[in-house]
Amino acid sequence: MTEPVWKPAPNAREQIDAARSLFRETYGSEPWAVFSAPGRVNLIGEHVDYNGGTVVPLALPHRTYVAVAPREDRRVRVASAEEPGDPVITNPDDVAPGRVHGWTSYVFGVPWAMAHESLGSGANGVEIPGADLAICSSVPLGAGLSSSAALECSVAVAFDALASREDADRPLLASSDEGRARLATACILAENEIAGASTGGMDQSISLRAQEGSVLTIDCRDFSSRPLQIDVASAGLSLLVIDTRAPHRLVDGQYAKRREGCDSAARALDVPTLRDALDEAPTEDDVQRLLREWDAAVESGAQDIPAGHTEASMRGLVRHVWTEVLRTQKCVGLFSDAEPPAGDPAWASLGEILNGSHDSLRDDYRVSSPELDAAVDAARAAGALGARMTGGGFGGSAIALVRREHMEAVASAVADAFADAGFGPPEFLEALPSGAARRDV
Ligand code: GAF
Repeated sequence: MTEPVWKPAPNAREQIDAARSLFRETYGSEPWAVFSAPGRVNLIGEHVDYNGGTVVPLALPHRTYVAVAPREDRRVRVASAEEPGDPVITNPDDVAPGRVHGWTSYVFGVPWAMAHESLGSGANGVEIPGADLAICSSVPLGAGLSSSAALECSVAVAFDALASREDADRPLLASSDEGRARLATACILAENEIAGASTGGMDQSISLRAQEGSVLTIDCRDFSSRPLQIDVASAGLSLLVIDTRAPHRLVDGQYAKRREGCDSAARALDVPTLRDALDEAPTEDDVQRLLREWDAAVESGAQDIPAGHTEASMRGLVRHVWTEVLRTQKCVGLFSDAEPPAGDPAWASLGEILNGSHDSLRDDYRVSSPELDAAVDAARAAGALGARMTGGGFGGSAIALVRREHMEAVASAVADAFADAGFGPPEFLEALPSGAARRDV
């Protein structure tokens, strides 16, 4: 039996101290404040955010911390414990699409996007000020757990506070959910334009707007959100996260290709997003009818198949999005009305929904990987109520809904399956719904 490797979140105090020490070592002075933002897992609603669907993510206890001090000029300087070496410095005028590369694009892109969205301006017309930053993170990197969004959002709350420090009349955006939604918009812009990843906004929204103890439903048509009580712990369950350690990347073209395929399908159907092709509360029959219409249009030659796609791959994209909208709606329905506890049948149904989502992402959307499939198969075989990949896919992490007393056994079974398949050892953590980006000290 393979001993599973656990990666619990270090305690906040240690992380704050680590960010402060890095700041001191790098810049030779004390930081003004420390901010942090969480990584996330998505329970259900995968690859639907950029299709106008609803997502159901939760924030992880694993966070990215940034120690900060203002500068006299407008430049931004950053050091990271994950990227040892001299700090990197930039002038805001040098930040533009295509001009910043690598991990610093997730940092420098944020003040650029905040300036672009006029988020620095207060009563006195303050611009986004310059700053020195030192970063430490416990969000596993490249694990599909939104380390990029955690970095962007920690930097966003830091610059928000710096701008309000310069101008006492400027309201702190982080003090309201509406303001946080505006910061999320800036972080999405930074990721799309400066980091060059055409992601959909779920990750930044949960990192900035999470509510401790709850999952969040986010309707990505307008990014309205509400907390939902899916209290796995009170039901004696756990949400196990399996980091396959197979690196996941969103900037290598496969994610963008899926998104372009969906956008093209929406254009062909003359709707803003694929979600808009469905009614407000669609049924299984509605989805089947739409798929028949889609097939008929393809067969008659009325449906163009964009370059790089095939009839089968395009059908897989639309089928995944529409069925995932149904699965998400079912999940939200299970936990919206039920007086707690939702009861065993609800948990068993949630398990089936997770399984259905994974099968659809593997077969229709084709964003799974051998490691993710192995993790999901082993978790299910070891007694998980359901399991699926989470996040963008192509490597990264899976989640499994397990009885608390089975958590260790399920983790061991997955670790065994990885060893048998010749994969490197996976790592495990528990998803406990945690709080949003904040000022720590
Ligand atoms: C990644 C993206 F960043 C999100 O926007 C979302 O599309 C997700 O993949 C898939 O649901 O995390």
